[in-house]
Amino acid sequence: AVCAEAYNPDDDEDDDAEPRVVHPKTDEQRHRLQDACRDILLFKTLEQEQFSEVLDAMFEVLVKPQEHIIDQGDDGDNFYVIEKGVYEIFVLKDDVNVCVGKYDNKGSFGELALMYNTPRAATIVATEEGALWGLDRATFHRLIVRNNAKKRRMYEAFIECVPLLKSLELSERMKIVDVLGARAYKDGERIITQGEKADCFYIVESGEVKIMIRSKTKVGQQNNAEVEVARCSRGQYFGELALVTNKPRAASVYAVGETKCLVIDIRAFERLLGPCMDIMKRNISQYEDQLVALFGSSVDLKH
Ligand code: 1OR
Ligand code: 1OR
Repeated sequence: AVCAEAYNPDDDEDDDAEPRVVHPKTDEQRHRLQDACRDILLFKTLEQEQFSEVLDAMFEVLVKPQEHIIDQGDDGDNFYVIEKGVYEIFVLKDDVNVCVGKYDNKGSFGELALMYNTPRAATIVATEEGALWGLDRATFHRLIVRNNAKKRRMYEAFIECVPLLKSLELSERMKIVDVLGARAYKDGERIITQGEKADCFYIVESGEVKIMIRSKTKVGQQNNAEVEVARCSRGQYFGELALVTNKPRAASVYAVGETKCLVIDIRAFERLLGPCMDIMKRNISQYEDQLVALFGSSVDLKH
């Protein structure tokens, strides 16, 4: 029988011999680099030592308007973290380049070709002058892809029992593990703020969160305090609503006690969680019913 084994980064032991790459930086550059990398999910599960090796290896790339950073179909050379600039994402559909989104002064791209040894899956074009930080393929492999093997071991069992992800294939679930980040929150810490723009999605790994909402219909009235509407614990998700409806966050979310969440960025969410969309939409329609019961209308969702 054919063995449809998932790609296992543990199998590549051959890049141990790679020399360590260091691009010297001024203090000022190092500072800007650290700022740009603060919220990069792929770096969030690295040990401190690996993370500083990543920072050492990164090099600054200045870009001009209309410059193609990546062309779909090419081999992968670097992974990029955005320091500044707006970058459009184009994907070929029936021989036509279609813009499917953009990065606006934050985020990262170019991980897929390096992670899975595939041709570039999209074209990335700068729309204005900008600055990026590049990480070469060999270092990406040695530090990030290696770390993915560890992530798979750490999260495989947990991801297997997240109800939302049941309908995915094992290999699809592992691709989610490859790109997810992990974050810890203290008791009472705010994870999501109602009204803000959304760029990621969460699954509770341990602890608990409470969902608090302030009714927009009651703005200006007294007693417009936050009301607790739900809690989520291990294996449950939140933060999908804004991504599915393309609207601001509908509620604020706070940690109850020490809490850990897995975080998936919006583009990985769109790319990987398509098959779970029906389940999420079904659950969203239940929010509306609850909202009517609680506030007497569901205008908040429609807004
Ligand atoms: P890469 O190494 O393949 C192109 O080089 C990069 O574009 C890719 O890594 C991602 O980092 C980034 N599908 C595939 N790649 C995407 C997408 C994407 N968006 C950004 N990239 N889709 C858009 C999802 C919103 C799916 C389009 C069908
Ligand atoms: P988000 O991206 O809007 C806040 O960020 C998250 O809180 C939201 O996604 C949902 O995951 C969650 N009932 C349960 N969970 C909710 C509700 C809700 N609203 C937001 N979240 N509602 C029912 C109220 C009785 C309110 C619907 C607006």
